[in-house]
Amino acid sequence: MERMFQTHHIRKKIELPLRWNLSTLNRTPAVEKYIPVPSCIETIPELNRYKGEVKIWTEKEFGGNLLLTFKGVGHTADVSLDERYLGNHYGAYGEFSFVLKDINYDKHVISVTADNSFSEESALHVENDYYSYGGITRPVLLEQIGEVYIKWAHITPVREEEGWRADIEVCLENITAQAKKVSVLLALTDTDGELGETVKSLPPEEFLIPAGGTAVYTEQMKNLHVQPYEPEKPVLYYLRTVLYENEVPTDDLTERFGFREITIDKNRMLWNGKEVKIKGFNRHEDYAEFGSAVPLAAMQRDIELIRETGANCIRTCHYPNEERFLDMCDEQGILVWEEAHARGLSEEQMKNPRFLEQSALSIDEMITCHYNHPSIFVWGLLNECASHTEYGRSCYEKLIGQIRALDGSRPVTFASCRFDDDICLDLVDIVSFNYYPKWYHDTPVGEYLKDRYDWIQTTGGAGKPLLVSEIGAGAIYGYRSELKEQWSEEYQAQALEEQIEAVLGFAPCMGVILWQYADCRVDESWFQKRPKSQNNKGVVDIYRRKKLAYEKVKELFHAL
Ligand code: ADA
Repeated sequence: MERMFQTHHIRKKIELPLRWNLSTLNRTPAVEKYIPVPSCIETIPELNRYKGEVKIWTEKEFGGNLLLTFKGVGHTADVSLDERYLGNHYGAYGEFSFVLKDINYDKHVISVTADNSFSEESALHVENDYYSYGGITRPVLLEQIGEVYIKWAHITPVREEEGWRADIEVCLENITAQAKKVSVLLALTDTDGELGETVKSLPPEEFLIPAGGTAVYTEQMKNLHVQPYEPEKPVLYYLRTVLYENEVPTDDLTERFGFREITIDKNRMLWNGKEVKIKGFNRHEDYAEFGSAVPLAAMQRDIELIRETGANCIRTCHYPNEERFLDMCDEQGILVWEEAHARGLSEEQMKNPRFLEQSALSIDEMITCHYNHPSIFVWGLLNECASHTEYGRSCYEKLIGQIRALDGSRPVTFASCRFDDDICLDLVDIVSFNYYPKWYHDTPVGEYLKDRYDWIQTTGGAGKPLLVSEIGAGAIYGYRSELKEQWSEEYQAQALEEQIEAVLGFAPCMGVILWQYADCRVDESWFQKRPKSQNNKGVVDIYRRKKLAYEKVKELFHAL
């Protein structure tokens, strides 16, 4: 299962082997192994620090028209079917697919060359304060499709006087050389099964798709008397789309969403008209020896441990997350700030010729694939990039414009570290800053926050909600000291206490997202050789063992 619910009843999936073959291409002698898919190559001990290309392949019998989908390959993929090259994809955190047309039924080889090394070709995966893992790190899907198939379906819930409205868009692709007419049936139900209660069903409508192209079918469902999606009571609904050709069902897709509306009212964010206070954690997709291919049970354990502190929010720093994790957040009412891939790029790095195209791709994949998740309340981008320069602003302006064109229903933000010279705050709906008093500088937190807030009121961010998107301190798990010096667990707990009390006690702030939930691996070459080559600001370590700070955060999040 590549989602936490059933997405098809008609479209058939071909089960691919869970164990593929692997061979390194940049090591002599080559390392030849079996490897589970999905997983990170770094989980293989000999490859724990490998940077370069690996070939990963499998053999399977199939034929007909198929859709081959990769949920994520780290970080650059070249894909072939038998000897035929299918194409290339950049970016470990975005889903990509290939249509395989008129394939003869036989044994075929699906082969992926994955490259996790850094080069001028890679503008987003660079040496950084998190790790770019290699391999087929997210699920692979092989599905049989008709000559017209459903690429995606987006549902936008709209709150009206007389109830809720669902604005629906369904993108269909015609893989033949002739225009094709299909009938589209839409049904809103309360489960993903056949026996769900139908809340509303629309009569099938005929729709024409041009030869070899795509077309978007739009529809509205009005006056829906449904239960709203609230974090405390996350009620989910299912939209089933069924395609008919000459009255024969040829494809279907079930999408899941919730009836909730996010609005900004002056300096507050409203969830279905009620103010929301954010208490959250930044969470990297990184778990001890499994790297970014976090096992499902570990995802759930992270949500449990985060919820136990009284937190209500997770920021997917600094890239779109695996879809099953977002599904779990939807089901458990965890608010999600999801962001396109980028961290800490200088103006020079943003001038890499590949930067804008790779950033635009990350945004397009993120919103196209994750549009329906009700837990996602804001789209983020370009964490701590050059939002203080004119060239940087031109990039922020272009990419924020792309986000708004793809989704007008959610606010937009970016986490800034340009504390007194940011020139992009007019572009966002929520002003977010990463502050580190008590870690990178020993400043009283309350004073610092007031001082920075007053400066924001002199900029294009004046009067907007202010979210502290990062604040925290480091500690080495197990290092205890009554002297409370930096890197001790006692120091981290003490710093977080002052930080949380100051931020949650500062009325204009809409909340705080702590840096960070768990320690994570970083590039050894990066930033003063972080101890253990990890970012140690987690309140739990890479094995999710709690530090003193965990209990302190739990005490404060429940009390404030
Ligand atoms: C920045 C950055 C984070 C992390 C943090 C830190 O705010 O956004 O990714 O590097 O600093 O630990 O210093």
